[in-house]
Amino acid sequence: MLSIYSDRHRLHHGKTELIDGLMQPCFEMPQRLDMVLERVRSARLGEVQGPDAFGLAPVLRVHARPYVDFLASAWQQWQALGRSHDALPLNWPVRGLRTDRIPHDIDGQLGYFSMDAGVPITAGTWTAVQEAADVALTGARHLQWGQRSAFAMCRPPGHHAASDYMGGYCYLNNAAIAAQYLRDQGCRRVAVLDVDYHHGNGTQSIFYDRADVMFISLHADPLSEYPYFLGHADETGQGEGIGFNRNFPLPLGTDWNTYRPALDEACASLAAYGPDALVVSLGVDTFEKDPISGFRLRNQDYLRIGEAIGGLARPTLFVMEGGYAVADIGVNAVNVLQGFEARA
Ligand code: OKP
Ligand code: ZN
Repeated sequence: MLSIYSDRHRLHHGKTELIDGLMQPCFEMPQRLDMVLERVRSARLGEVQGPDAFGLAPVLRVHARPYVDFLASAWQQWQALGRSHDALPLNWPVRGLRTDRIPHDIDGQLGYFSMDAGVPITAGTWTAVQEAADVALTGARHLQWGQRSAFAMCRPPGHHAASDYMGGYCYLNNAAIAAQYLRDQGCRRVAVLDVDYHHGNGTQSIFYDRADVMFISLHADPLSEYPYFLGHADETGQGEGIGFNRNFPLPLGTDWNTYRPALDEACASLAAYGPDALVVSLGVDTFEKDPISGFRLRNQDYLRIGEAIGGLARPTLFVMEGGYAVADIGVNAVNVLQGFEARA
């Protein structure tokens, strides 16, 4: 399988995040992708290529212009106040507060364009997140050119980012940008399957009222786990999109015996939809040793996930999302890809 990778992900390296009331080192760190690249190479998965530059046009098909302008200017605005440490949001327009005016002050903008504080903006963040979108788009382009699969090694991840907000380590929604690009290049139907431990609230929101992009997610029940405020089973779509969104919230402690029936049902829905292309939001934070998650999948279970996806026999783009058990991320991600190849 062809993989797309850029070293520029390193330009994004937040220092600390607020966990359990304490500022602690960010779990979302450059070493994560180093481990994936190392495994792609040691497992001889296939060629590794750099991304092409697509510019902002395909990003703006998914994200609102004011949000993109904010991301592009945030660091400069922050620095202009004499701050050289990471920019972080601190307050949000919740129920009853006004969202019809965008604050001029950077602290107000950080809150306006985010869902939580897990999104440090550093000097290199904007370059790195644009590069991650290019990595996903380059993978999508290879599907369009006839490859049956590709692996987009994106970092930072994207599935919590919606049209106009960042959150949960995510800035641009790499998978959504790739899915929309595939639509724009002539695929009539595209499906996104999200197997990250956390619900892909951003991707769901982006495609919620559309029938041309189906979104299916398996994740920890939002009553018990981040992102808490989206991802329930009764979220089935809106307007034209009714019936084209499907959530499988699973209990904490889910192991393969609980996971597999949900995955089979998700795959049956995808097969019935019959997409021209499939985008997989590939998070491996469902792993038993993941430091921030509560599922119990083991290394070999990832081969089975890949086989189930391969059985769909669709052109498939894998987009890297979460996974924080740094030593095992590469093994688990590449197991999915090898399981896919064994079945495809
Ligand atoms: C990003 B991706 C853990 C707090 C979780 C945010 C998690 C973002 C995950 N107790 N904070 O979906 O892997
Ligand atoms: Zn996750």
